[in-house]
Amino acid sequence: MLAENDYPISVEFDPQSGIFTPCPKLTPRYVSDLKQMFHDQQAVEEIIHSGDRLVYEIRYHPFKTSKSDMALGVTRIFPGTVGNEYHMTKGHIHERDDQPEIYYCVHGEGFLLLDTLQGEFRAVPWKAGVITHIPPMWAHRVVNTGDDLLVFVATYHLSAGHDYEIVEKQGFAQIVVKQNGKPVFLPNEK
Ligand code: S6P
Ligand code: ZN
Repeated sequence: MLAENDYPISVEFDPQSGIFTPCPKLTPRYVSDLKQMFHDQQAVEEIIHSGDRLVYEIRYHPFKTSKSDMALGVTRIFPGTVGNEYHMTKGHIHERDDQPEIYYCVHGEGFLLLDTLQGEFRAVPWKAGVITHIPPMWAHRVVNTGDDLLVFVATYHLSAGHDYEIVEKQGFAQIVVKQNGKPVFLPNEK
């Protein structure tokens, strides 16, 4: 006998806009939520004082059955920079050390930054159509270096847990800045 949660669920998704329905939860992230992440603190303060700015939105749907727990997250990162640093997600590492994730870029261009926070760093060039498996124990952050929206789909287990603090303190090994209209990688001074 199936419980109510054990039946299939579908959502309708538009990859161009990154919006799906029905969507039980929407989390907006503003520059003020990412204060510590950007290197140019003066630029951060100026944006916050002039009314703040939306950097990205996460649309989220949990799928919890009696025997499983999956989550769907769709993130849309708006184009732009804070100082010279491109808009990006906060970035996190999963609390559980056995929890991977799949990221699928469906619109826009940028980089997926992956960092073990123990010496290994990768910047994966990203455009629509690229799917990346993020192994457990790699912190992940997406940077939008294009002039358009960057949209990606994430699937992971609800129980993975998210640690933002370590990324906030330490950051990723490299930051991505706009120089002469192009993305350039610089070592993180933190
Ligand atoms: C969750 C998954 C994504 C992110 C989202 C926003 O494991 O990696 O759904 O939550 O892309 O990034 P962040 O770093 O603000 O959670
Ligand atoms: Zn994650």
